Amino acid sequence: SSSPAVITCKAAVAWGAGEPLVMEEVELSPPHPHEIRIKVFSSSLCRSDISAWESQLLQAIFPRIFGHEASGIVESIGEGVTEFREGDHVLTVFTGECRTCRQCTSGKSNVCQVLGLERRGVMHSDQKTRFSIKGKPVFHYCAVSSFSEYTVVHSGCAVKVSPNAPLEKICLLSCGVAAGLGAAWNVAAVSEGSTVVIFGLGTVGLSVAQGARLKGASRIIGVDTNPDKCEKAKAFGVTEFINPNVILLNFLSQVIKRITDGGADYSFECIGDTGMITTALQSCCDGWGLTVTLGVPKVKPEMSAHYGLLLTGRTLKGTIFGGWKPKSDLPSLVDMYMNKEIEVDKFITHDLPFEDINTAFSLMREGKCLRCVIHM
Ligand code: COD
Ligand code: ZN
Repeated sequence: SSSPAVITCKAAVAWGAGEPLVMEEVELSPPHPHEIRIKVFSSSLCRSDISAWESQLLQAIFPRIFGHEASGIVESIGEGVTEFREGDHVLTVFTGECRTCRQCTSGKSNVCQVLGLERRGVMHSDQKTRFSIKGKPVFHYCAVSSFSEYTVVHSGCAVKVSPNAPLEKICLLSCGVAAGLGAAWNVAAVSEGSTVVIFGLGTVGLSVAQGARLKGASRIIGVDTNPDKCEKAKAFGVTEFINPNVILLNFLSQVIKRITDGGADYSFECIGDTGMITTALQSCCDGWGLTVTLGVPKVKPEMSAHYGLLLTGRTLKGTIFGGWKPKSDLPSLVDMYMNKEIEVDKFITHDLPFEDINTAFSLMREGKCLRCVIHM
């Protein structure tokens, strides 16, 4: 076949922090060696897209194309790509798997040394962008940038999935739902009959709840400042709901300790607030209490907690993408969804055409959605 050329397509471009996205015609280069070009099918909006878009704190990288929780179809392949062919169905991933680095071959980690979380808005291989407008670079997000009709990703940042799986649903497995399930299963290994506390009941927190329920946790306590989450959370396995606004924050962990006879077995931080880590640690029990942090901090990246919390036997564990190795593990999560062993559809509260992408941003900012799926 002839080698692919530059294409122009529509993309939702962010020109500045917190500014509404603008639909632009962008140029997209052909895939470089070991990259693939994808026709994006659906992309759901994740909280971390919003955090990076509104952040005054993170390095301002604009103009930029956000979006990372996506599904699509391979349009063309770069030199040296053997794993994909035109027409393959794929999920994009914000943290890749090269399968050869020390981390990938360790059998202990999903934090690829070569294709890990990209923060500078460029491609891993050459620190450049594939998008431009009139010759000026438009930056990437997490080396995925799926709020575009087409995108280019490293072949290690895409996963081939069954062509029978509905692309407009499984995009959620590309980040939020998988991250939560993995935190419960791979990172915490929640055990039967245990007590779990989850701070933040967005798609990530509610996926932790789903994962904990499937492992037979007997109590799943959900904490969220949005009172609307109380009813919603029950559908995902949350058995008790606490709104911290009706208690003083200092007493939140005391309340949890009291109702759990000294603290939960596991607690999960799914808010993206490092200030909650102390509370999350205090909310689990002496001896074996385990706190897992999933949230990407929105404001202050440093954290602090009294050392005594660790001396008494607690563990604090961080994770990215719930410990899943995307290439090795995502296809089987898609199969579990197809076999109705895990819920994905219930997280989709809104379906929107690409033109309405700013509505999705507003809904999430206002806490009115779980996942908005944007259809390209
Ligand atoms: N106390 C209790 N609940 C709160 C508080 C608070 N102080 N502040 C906010 N909340 C609640 C909100 O009401 C909301 O219900 C929930 O916390 C957060 O949910 P969402 O829907 O905004 O966000 P999610 O679930 O999509 O994601 C939240 C994370 C913070 C986990 C986010 O960082 C994330 O998506 N992480 C994914 C994992 C990852 O590694 N990503 C890296 C690139 S995506
Ligand atoms: Zn995400």
